[in-house]
Amino acid sequence: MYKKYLDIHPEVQKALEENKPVVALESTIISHGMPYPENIKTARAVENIIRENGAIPATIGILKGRFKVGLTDDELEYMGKGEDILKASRRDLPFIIAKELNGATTVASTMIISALAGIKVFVTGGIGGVHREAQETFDISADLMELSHTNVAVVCSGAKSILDIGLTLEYLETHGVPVVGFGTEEFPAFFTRKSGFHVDYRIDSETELAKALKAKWDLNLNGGVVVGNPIPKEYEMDYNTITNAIEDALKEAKEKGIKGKETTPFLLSKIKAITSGKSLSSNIQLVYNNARLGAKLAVELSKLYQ
Ligand code: PSU
Ligand code: MN
Repeated sequence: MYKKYLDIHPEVQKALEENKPVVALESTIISHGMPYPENIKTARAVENIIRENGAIPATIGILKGRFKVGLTDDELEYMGKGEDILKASRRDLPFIIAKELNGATTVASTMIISALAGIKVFVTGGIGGVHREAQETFDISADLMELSHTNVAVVCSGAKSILDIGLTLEYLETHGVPVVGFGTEEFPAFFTRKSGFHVDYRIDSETELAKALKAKWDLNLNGGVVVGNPIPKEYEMDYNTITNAIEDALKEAKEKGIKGKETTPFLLSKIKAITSGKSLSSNIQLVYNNARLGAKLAVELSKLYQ
């Protein structure tokens, strides 16, 4: 029934039928998370890294109301350049279909479409979470609820400290979402390797991680897993520089009354401007690093599903 809403790229379709490793990628990071043309260059490079590491990439987005699983080069270009691309999370999906609109998928909606297509591993930069002062604003990303019931592993570099990382982790715990650290005991904070918060489990190999995912889903313990993969040391940002940039961005968002779905994109672009692009190069490098891990994880997982 749901298949009629999906356009799965033939290469991705073939890989899925043959149980070959496939890695999903989101498009909000392209359309609303990074500026043009760096966004497109990064998206293409990420796809190449996934191939080099033995998996097939499937960038997900919505064009004229169709769920695209694996974008062509022209479609990718449009995602990065187009000005009519909505930020599409769970609630938006039915209306984007009915109105035949274009949408960039967030972590939540990329998980949904991945699960529909049968993709188990998804690579991104950072997840959404509980915003600072959420006790007043109720601003909690739909990404977290999605992680509680959709069976996709999300490889990321943690969460940015534009969020309340402690509350984000508490929320995930309440909803039974495992948070693991790849080669680390600390949950990474996107631009920096450390956040001051511990993960539930440290995992040091893709094989072990694949085994845990298989066991979770075999047991019908539905939901995702957050795989925190710290940014490589050489690309890590200076703690004070990034903390100050985030504080300034949050202050400006508050003064301007930025709310709802605009909040995350506003903060991301402010931080980039304040750090004169330094944060963008860290952002790009951490996604590359996550692509390497995600592809290797998908390879290991596909062995367990033969
Ligand atoms: N965090 C980042 N970069 C991003 C996002 C979050 O560091 O690009 C994007 C992701 O697509 C994520 C979305 O799913 O923002 C969360 O938005 P919101 O907080 O409105 O749920
Ligand atoms: Mn929000």
